[in-house]
Amino acid sequence: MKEKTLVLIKPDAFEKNHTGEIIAIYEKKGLKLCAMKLMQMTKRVAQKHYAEHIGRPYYEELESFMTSAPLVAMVLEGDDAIARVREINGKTNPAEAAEGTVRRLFAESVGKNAVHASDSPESAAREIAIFFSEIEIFD
Ligand code: YYY
Ligand code: MG
Repeated sequence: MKEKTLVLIKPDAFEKNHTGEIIAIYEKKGLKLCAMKLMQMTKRVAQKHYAEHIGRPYYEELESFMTSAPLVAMVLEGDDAIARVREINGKTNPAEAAEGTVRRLFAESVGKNAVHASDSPESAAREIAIFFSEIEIFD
């Protein structure tokens, strides 16, 4: 089934100029870009996006990292895009991420782990609406 998913190229990967290489990985796997922008997260947006993580021991560091510099937000579309992009990204902890995954290639640590992708149809719909308005998303 055709799905849309939210992907963020996090500040660590953006600052190290890995944006182009990461987007190329998704495009080569047949995923289609249907929205994209460069922006800097505010604390408010971080709290909304990572609402379920507020209060966890790593939250303060996560918020401070995600708001520290610009990031690239995009919507990718394709068959089973939500699960496929998570697979392409690899496990949260780069030490556990499989060979060839984005996190294995570009992440520095569990916190600075290069990319975000939505984990379910519900979170994809919720997260896409945080970053993009209807007229910024193409089919
Ligand atoms: O969806 P994913 O990004 O793979 O992991 P989550 O468990 O949803 O955590 C979101 C985000 O929080 C993760 O990408 C880094 C950070 N984080 C952390 O710094 N330390 C942890 N032990 C767990 C998560
Ligand atoms: Mg998550």
